[in-house]
Amino acid sequence: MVLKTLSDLKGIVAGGPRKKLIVAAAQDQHSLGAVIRAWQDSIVEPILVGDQENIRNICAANNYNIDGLTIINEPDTEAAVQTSVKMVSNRQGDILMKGKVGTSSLLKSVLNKEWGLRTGNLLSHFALFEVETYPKVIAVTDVAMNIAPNLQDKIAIINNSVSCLIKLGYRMPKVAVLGAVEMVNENMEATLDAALLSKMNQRDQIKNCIIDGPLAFDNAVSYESAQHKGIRSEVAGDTDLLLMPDIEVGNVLYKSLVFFAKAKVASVILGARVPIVLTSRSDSEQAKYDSILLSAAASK
Ligand code: COD
Repeated sequence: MVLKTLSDLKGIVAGGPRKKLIVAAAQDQHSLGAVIRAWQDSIVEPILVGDQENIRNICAANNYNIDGLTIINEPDTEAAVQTSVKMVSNRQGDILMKGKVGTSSLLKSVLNKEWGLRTGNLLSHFALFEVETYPKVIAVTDVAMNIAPNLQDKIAIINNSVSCLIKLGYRMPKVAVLGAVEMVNENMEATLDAALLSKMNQRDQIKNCIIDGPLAFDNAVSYESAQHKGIRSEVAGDTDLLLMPDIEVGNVLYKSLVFFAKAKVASVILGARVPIVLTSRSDSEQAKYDSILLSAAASK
């Protein structure tokens, strides 16, 4: 199975047990709107940690009915983040979500050696895009967490992403390792890593997926382009997952898809003790809602 649209995520999680969702610094309108919708859809059981008065004011102003919802009053943002992370650490939550707090502040708490959510795995960001010009949802990693992943990091990022895709119902997802060109060029490190990752996959050192690379963006997502260049590949033109060379390429692609191509997006941090919803403050309520659904599916 592959996802055609992000609304397919609902079919994967609907009817399952409600996931306990801890929202750190929950006093954010789009986050609250998304969380309450997922609560009303019986997907999650939220616990809001943050400035209670502010949370109640936002809910009242937007007619959100929060009767019966648990709020832990913690007006100080750093303390709210710590409380939330510690609650997940103490197994009181299945999903952690970022509210009105900076990304690196939340990530630093998550990575705290004493009470954070490390598992020994690399944590990585995984995003799903629905874009009109591609016939299925396309996953992209890592556009927001790992700054300049080395080969070992890339293996961990692929493994995190492939496990998530398998939870979403994929079998042997097709992974394109991106470069600026589709030929190995010793001066372009991304193409060297791509060739190694492809060979490691052929030798079963990276399992449960089909990896090819280097592929340039055009031949990763277009059969015509791949054919035109004479590329023989099971992945080219039919990619399920794009592996980015680094955060700059990834983040610019993410924002180009959203701002120029009007793509819909859902995203999650994988590899920690639980999935983490870490959408940016500018993301829409719909993107936050879809990210909660994705995280609920990833926490299976
Ligand atoms: N997975 C697991 N452990 C990690 C990871 C990871 N991805 N990154 C760092 N660690 C561990 C390290 O091994 C180390 O033990 C500790 O955490 C601190 O590592 P540093 O000093 O490299 O990390 P920090 O605390 O300076 O920064 C970690 C961040 C995740 C905050 C940093 O990598 C970062 O700023 N990433 C980009 C986030 C961002 O700005 N995104 C914006 C795009 S929207």
